[in-house]
Amino acid sequence: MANKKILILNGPNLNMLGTRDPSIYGHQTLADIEDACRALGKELAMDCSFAQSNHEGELVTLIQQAAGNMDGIIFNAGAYTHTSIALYDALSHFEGLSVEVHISNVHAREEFRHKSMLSPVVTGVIAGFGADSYLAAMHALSGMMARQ
Ligand code: CA2
Repeated sequence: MANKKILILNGPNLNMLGTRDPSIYGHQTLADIEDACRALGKELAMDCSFAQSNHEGELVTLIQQAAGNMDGIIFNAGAYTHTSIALYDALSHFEGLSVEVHISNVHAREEFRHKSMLSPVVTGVIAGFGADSYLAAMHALSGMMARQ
């Protein structure tokens, strides 16, 4: 069977991982996380593509482009998670599986991080496992795709 195609998409400020706030976001850079996902992808027969943007509209475009081209999306929308109707609309038209991921446990942080605009339109949510949240999302997608 052909490898599954997965887009691993990151939103605002996640290009800064590893440069500050390590107590919340760890020491790994976004490139480190992407390397780990690429390596796990080989084991799980997944071809991972990566994108990061600090711009809400660009994230919308990337999700639109994934429609029909990608089997799954793993999305850390950063702070847009808590505010973006545009990303809600874009994700709600993606017909593949999708996982909302967060490095930190957003529910153990400030109240404004407890609300996600995106959770209602994704397949599932993983938060609080540091950079491993992305790897957990890959395992979750792999299991569900194998059962489809
Ligand atoms: O825990 C997560 O993954 C978040 O999506 C990260 C967002 C935050 O707004 C969400 O509530 C939860 C913030 C990303 C900021 O990343 C930085 C990393 C290092 C240095 C500065 C920012």
